[in-house]
Amino acid sequence: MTNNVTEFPKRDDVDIEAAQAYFDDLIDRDLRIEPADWMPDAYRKTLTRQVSQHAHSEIIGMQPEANWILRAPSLKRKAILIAKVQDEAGHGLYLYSAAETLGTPRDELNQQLLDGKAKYSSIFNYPARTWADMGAIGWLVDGAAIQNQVPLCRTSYGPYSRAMVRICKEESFHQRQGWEILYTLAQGTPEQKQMAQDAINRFYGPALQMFGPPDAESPNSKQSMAWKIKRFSNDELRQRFVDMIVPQCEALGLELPDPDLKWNEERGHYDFGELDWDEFFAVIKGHGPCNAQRMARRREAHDNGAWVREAAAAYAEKQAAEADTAVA
Ligand code: BYC
Repeated sequence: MTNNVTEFPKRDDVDIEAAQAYFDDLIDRDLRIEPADWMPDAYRKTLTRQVSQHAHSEIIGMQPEANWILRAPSLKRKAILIAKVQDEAGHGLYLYSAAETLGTPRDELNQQLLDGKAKYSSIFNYPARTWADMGAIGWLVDGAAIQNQVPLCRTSYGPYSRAMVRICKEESFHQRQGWEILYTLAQGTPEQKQMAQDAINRFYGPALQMFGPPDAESPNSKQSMAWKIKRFSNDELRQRFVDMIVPQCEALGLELPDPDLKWNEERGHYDFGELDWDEFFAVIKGHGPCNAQRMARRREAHDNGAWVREAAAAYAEKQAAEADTAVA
């Protein structure tokens, strides 16, 4: 599928100036760029970076929660958690597929993760210590994900925007299940309520950092917004998220761990305290509490999955040979 109103020349004999004008016009008119459309190399590169890192985040993001499947407090909680972790695997797959349409094979993208050359979300480098952390991850981490990702349903690259529609529907179920875990704990014994509060205390700051560095220190934002890959800046989305979670936290009867959090009548938003950006940059450079463990697990899972990839390749070869015989 392409947006081309008139047939555009193929890449080999493309007139770059005309192609660029055509691309700019699609962006201006808020139409989608499709895989067969001409696009500037830098657009392709930044999208491949963002979409593949998003995919890696979904895959690594399965680890903190998978850790609690065997320890979920009831059969129902276990079934819900398994479904959620499976959803994250699915998100990873849609996103790798979307990234591949930009021209880099999935094996190569995966190798960049395994080699430590590609990033994944900072949030998954924090440990999930208690059952309440499943609530905090669902409510805060998936909540931040929705805030960031709903605008991506309108991102300028067609395959990415379409993948995001289903992902956001699933994330919204994830957020509700997280809030409900915390709500149940908050209505329980004083120890359970304290466990919920403690989980919020640990995940609040890292969840706000998921939106990326402050706008002034975000090297990619300006161009990504001009290309309508990003629809809102990191700080705008972070502010929307804070405004959303304050009343939700009040409904839980719990507190957000920020003494500077207060309603600002003039701005029509909540003010909140400075985040620990030194910690954020250390985490994305690989020095968070769980970076080494997350990568070791991912490499181990990749190695253990070698036989599945070999079996799938052998089956595909057999099918192709059978199809050739049938044609001959
Ligand atoms: N963690 O110029 P900036 C999920 C990097 S999955 C690590 O603002 P950009 C979920 C950034 O990549 C959540 N790195 O960049 C899954 C860049 O470095 P590079 C993942 C970060 O791209 C399972 C540098 O810092 N969501 O929700 O304009 C279970 C400068 O930043 C982070 C997505 O990936 C971070 N938090 O904006 C539950 C959403 N922030 O690449 C939940 C799609 C920044 O130049 N991605 N960096 O080496 C985006 O919306 C954007 O890529 C970001 C960053 C807002 C994350």
